[in-house]
Amino acid sequence: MAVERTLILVKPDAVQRGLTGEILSRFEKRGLKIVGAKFMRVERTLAEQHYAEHVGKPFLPGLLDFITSSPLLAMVLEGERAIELARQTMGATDPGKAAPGSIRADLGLSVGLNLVHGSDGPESAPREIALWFDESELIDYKQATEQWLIES
Ligand code: IDP
Ligand code: MG
Repeated sequence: MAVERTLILVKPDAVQRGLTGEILSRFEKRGLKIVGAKFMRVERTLAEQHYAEHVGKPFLPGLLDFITSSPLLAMVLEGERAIELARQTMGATDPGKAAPGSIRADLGLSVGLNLVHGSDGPESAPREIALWFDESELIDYKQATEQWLIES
């Protein structure tokens, strides 16, 4: 099976509600590995590039205001079928329609306050990772774990 990388954002609503650890934990428990992470306040230009597919949609201005309003945790997660696995773990965009047990169903408040972003496919994932991270900020997980003492 193919090992993939996906971009995850723990959005400002999750950070403000103290849910960063809970959300990260759910991805880790699904077996996804952190290969890069940074806690940051997002520049408007990066937010616009990230959400470029939504240009023209009525919710975009509010979404850009929200995502740049306070810090978020940006991460690259890696694993077999990581892109789809992360989307399943997140649940559908609208928390009211998300599958029970998913992050958004269990913890999300509304479509606008749905806690988390995850790349939606094999085209968007590398594009988004390159936007948010320099290659030098990402770990070669296989090489790194050769030095680890604990098997997992
Ligand atoms: P996704 O995050 O599940 O991939 P997208 O359709 O790509 O969903 O939308 C990006 C983000 O924009 C959503 O996570 C949500 O926060 C916000 N959004 C999407 N549709 C609406 C809407 O109809 N009203 C308000 N916010 C929306
Ligand atoms: Mg999306």
